Amino acid sequence: MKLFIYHTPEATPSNSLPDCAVVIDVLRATTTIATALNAGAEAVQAFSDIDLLMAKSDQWPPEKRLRAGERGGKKVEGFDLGNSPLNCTTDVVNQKRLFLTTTNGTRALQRVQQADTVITAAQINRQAVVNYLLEKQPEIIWLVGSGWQGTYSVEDTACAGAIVDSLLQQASVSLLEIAGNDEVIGALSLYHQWQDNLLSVFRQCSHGQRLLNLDCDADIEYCSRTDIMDIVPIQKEPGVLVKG
Ligand code: 3SL
Repeated sequence: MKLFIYHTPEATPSNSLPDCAVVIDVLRATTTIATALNAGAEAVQAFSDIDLLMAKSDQWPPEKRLRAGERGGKKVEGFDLGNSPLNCTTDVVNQKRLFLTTTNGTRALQRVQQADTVITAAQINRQAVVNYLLEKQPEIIWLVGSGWQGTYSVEDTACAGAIVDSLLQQASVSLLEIAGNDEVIGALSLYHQWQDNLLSVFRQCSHGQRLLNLDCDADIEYCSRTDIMDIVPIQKEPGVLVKG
């Protein structure tokens, strides 16, 4: 097993693909995806483009679909939901397909959607993802952060570091054996620095600040919880994630 971390979709190589891509957007897309599937959503179909989302969701029975997503953190006008994981309760999403568009997370998903296996990770389902990787043992794994419009995001790197930390603790391998690039070492160090106070760093980072300005502190608090959900969202066809 060799791990490579890429901080943004833009930093991800375009001339190769891993055996398994793990897409991370802790604030908030992959937290929302895990929460929706855990609450009984039939699937989450991700789009970076709003027009495409409208065209595809129009073909779905209205009573079985929800249009969800944000631009600049705010709910897209006319949509049923924004991108708050806290709105994805069972009474809202059960047996429905979430047609989801977000600024960065859905772009990251699109970037690696041709990989053999694509799963999503957030802090809330970190251990479930680690268990999946330990069971399946993919040879080459990419942990792909979503960042913010092409720039680095500390919360995605902290989550990638949390995954590396747990893998090292459970598999009998050294960092030297598992690290495919220096970003893996950097992410692990970052996680070690903040592991007991993720909420604090999530509130201080630029996207946390953006969300605080939108009164989304409850979302930040929820997104900072660790291992509260035993679910692995997995891509069953390009852009469509289901409960694994
Ligand atoms: O960029 C994204 O994919 C979103 O998760 C951003 S937000 O947290 O909904 O603003």
